[in-house]
Amino acid sequence: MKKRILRNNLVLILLTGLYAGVNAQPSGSWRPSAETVDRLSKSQPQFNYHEEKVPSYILPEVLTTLNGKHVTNARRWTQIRRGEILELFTENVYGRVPATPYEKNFNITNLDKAAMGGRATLKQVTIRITAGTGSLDIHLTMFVPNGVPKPVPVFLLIDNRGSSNTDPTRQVKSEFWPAEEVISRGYAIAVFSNSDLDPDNYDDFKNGIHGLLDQGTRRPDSWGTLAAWAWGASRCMDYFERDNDINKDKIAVLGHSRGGKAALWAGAVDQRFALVISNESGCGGAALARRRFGETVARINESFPHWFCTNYRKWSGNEDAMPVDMHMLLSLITPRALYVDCASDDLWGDPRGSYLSLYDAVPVFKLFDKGTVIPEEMPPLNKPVTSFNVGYHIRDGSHNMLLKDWNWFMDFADKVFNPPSCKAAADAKKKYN
Ligand code: GTR
Repeated sequence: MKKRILRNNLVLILLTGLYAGVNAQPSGSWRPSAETVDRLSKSQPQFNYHEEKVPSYILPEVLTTLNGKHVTNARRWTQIRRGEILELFTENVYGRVPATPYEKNFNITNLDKAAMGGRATLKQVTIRITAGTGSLDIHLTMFVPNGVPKPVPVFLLIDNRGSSNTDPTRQVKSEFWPAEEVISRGYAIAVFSNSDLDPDNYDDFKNGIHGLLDQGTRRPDSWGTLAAWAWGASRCMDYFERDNDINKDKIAVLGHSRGGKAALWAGAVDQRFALVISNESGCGGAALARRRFGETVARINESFPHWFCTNYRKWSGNEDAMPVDMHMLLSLITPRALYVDCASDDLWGDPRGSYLSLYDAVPVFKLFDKGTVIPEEMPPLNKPVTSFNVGYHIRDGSHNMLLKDWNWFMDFADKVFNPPSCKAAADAKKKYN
């Protein structure tokens, strides 16, 4: 029996009316604070921050094929439906990578086996993409923990914040890329800058990887900047496959905000990523577009016309006609692991819409792990909810990626990866404390 998802917000509001407008309760489901709703509504009256004003909507059915057949098992999902949804997102949202042939080569430009006071090995790798007479370099920086069993899992960050967060010398440290903490838990940590692939501005796709690989006139479904960043993550994956220190079956890709949108698309396209983490990715990422809460499709197309393919503009102010919604993007991560998070003050990124998106993707995860279940109501603040290959948390505070977030990512990765290196790191910690 197929189940249509029609979400009428009135029901939700009646059920949860007692909590409405109250600050998040430690034991109860998270609600935005009345003060935040009020402040944002006043500063941006053209956007909706009120749950009761979210329109009723019907989501496209994630488990019904284009010819109307209901998908009831993992085989049919993998053989038929996954490909259909991937194509819908390629055509309508992120765009198509050109078929231009290119070569890639990998060059370790810096190797320091005694980084972080001997606790890690630093590797800096240049990934050179060559097409015709042109080339482009992706600079991958990574730390691998010393003294633990190899190969180890790795977290790859698609960095959209600039190199001050990812200092290879470790003179400058940042919670955005907490290399020491990740190493101490037995994971490798890696990063590349999104701007290596495509600078984050609208230049009519002349620079970056577009300048190198695009041929002829752009089409409505030609790839945008988010797809270029995601493509960069896959080239880093190509490198990891050649590095014996890295467990190629335990590679996580993650990103913050626009980087989180790119991480989701990277994980959707490239099934070599075993874990995908979307940190506050919001509109065009994890958040359901049909809710029109906080940032909308129209607004994102206006402010960032280079992020998506041109076809995506068809859905500006026209969300109900979109052949997809973002729960379908999340479903493309099955049967691998997916973690989504949000921050309590970041209503622009629609924390509830991101949670519901995950909730609405669960039927697909269930095809692989029957017992996967998360409640329809959001978890309390700072209390992750996880089940088999899915996880979510809402952290207190503003739009950012902090150590607190990373600790929950690693707790989840411990469960889904269960790597010997983490056990060794934990044992070593016990020994010294
Ligand atoms: C905002 C944008 C969001 C999000 C964010 C970020 O301005 O509206 O979609 O991507 O930037 O990347 O920090």
